[in-house]
Amino acid sequence: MTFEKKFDEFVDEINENLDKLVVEKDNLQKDIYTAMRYSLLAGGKRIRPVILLACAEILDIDKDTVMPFACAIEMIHTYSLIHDDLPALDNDKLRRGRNTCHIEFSEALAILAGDALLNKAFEVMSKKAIDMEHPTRGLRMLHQVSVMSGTEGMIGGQIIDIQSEGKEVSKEVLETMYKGKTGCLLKAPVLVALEAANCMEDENAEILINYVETIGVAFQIKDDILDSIGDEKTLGKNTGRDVEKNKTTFVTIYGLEYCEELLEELTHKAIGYAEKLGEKGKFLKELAVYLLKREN
Ligand code: GRG
Repeated sequence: MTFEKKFDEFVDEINENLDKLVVEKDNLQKDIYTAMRYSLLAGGKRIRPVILLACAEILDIDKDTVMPFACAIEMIHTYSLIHDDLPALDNDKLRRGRNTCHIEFSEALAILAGDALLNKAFEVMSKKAIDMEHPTRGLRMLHQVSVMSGTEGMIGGQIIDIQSEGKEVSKEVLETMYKGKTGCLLKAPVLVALEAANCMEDENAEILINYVETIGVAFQIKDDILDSIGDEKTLGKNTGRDVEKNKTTFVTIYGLEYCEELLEELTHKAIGYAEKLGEKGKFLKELAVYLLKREN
């Protein structure tokens, strides 16, 4: 099966599951469900859950075991985008090709929809953990997602981002910011799969973690490049925002040419890790190339 077909199949399954996990309700709370679904089902690339399904295949884990975690990670990602777009943070108007949540509804509803998606993610993961044959294994999977999305993970990176606005920061600080705000939620799926397979100490664990950590920094550098030279329509979000907001990024500090080179270098490094998995690493190898070439 081609990479594209497999990727699309993963995405279809993830979308079907997300659609079932957050349903419209005709009750007094109905507005919150409408806002949650508006942002969650707006057609993101679904990279994080795809990484989880791909790792599950590599580690021979049943898809049903990890699907709730894959969906939960996508919910956490969507909440972070809704909140990141708020006037108090990036004040963005366009996301995934449509109005941002606060523009479509209201600031209050966008704050609540983000909070609700975060809560829903933990509801979904804990329910699955309770139902698992080995609930402690489920708990360890849930714990990894909690850490990766928290103050030493995604939120940790975001606070460095906020503190760095308008300042000159070192390459080391910038890398720590990228590893946190973007890298950790990409790493969460790998850690969940490794916990599900109970193989955190195996050689494969080190390879997969090295792979995804490399991809994580590359992903944010690509994001910065697209903000600088990407096409708004293809991207589904406004461009040129980093300069407007006086953000410190790899592109604003080192320029486009250096970033393109760095991106190629990191992609080759990631491919090298994927190749260590032999035939099983084929999808991850092609995923690294897809992420290098992506236009949205
Ligand atoms: C809690 C007030 C409050 C704010 C939180 C946590 C947070 C805001 C922001 C996290 C940082 C963040 C949004 C990083 C951006 C990461 C990134 C590159 C997002 C784009 O991901 P894609 O390209 O998007 O996978 P799609 O739309 O395809 O899912």
